[in-house]
Amino acid sequence: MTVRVGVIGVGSIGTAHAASLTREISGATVSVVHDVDAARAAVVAVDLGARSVGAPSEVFEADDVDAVLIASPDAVHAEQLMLGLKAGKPILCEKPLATSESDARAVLDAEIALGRRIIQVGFMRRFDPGYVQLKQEFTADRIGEPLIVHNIHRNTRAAYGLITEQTLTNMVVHEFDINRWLLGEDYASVLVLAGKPGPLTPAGECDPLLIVLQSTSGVLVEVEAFANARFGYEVICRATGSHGQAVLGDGAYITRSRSFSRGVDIPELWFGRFADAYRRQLQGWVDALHTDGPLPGASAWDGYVATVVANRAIQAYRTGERVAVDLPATPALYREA
Ligand code: ISE
Repeated sequence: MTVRVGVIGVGSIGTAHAASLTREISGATVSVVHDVDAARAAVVAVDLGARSVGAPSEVFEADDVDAVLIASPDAVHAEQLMLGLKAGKPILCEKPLATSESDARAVLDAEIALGRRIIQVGFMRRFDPGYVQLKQEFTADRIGEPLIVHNIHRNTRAAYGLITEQTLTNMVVHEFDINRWLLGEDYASVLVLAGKPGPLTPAGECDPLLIVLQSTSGVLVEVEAFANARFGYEVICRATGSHGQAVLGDGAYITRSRSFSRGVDIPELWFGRFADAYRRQLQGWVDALHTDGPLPGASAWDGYVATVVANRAIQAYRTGERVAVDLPATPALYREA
């Protein structure tokens, strides 16, 4: 059997996912495509041997769609997820689950009311071999118990013209999720410090930012977020445990020596750095759909938590104060594996 996937949103990441599903992932094909830009949807549909439709609801309702991938702009994820929950088909939704805490809660409540987990959130770093190994450094007790984690997340230029608060909901939301996954615990508080503006920082906005989180057991998690770093795309994670340290970063690239200098290439965008993670995420999702097994990635609950943390970080940024991250108890639907 082949899983027929409908794709909503075929901008750069949606097109990459759609092409990967049809051409690289085994057991899947894209059957239907939608984008607000109908001409773009038509081009992608022709290229992939799919058909294009005029509205997201048509994707969810189509008889030739078994599962849906949402890669539309962040601000419409929640309303499209609500449509999808009505249709009851499995959904892989690009991060974030929603941009506001109330929208994220509404999506979560709708899935709880449905009574089964059909949403997976595209926190693809959970599938990155480097992050997987980093987590094992802790779980296999090679570097001891986590004490402090330093993260760096830089974009060459602000993707989609992100401004400060979207840097937290779109960009740093990856660190909110991956560090929580790495540590296996929630955050208790968040503090956001605005740095000196760089040359590309829009007036009235702040970039870079320094975010300091503290987990419920006290582990410190620090993130440098720099949306307009100019020199390249870079993600680094330096995790320090009670008797060792593991570093994820430059090691992903080769070191080249020539013309009396030695160095590494830095990618301009994230697709290359996380290509493997994106592929593993899609294959894992499709495999789970084939076997009707548990969805392998971040759940709607994980997506909800990341959005809550991002919203508390916005509050911390606005007030300059350390803000508590109080979460409700994990709902029963998300307690089992
Ligand atoms: C972008 O939306 C992504 O999801 C990338 O993974 C991230 O690194 C980048 O900063 C975001 O803007």
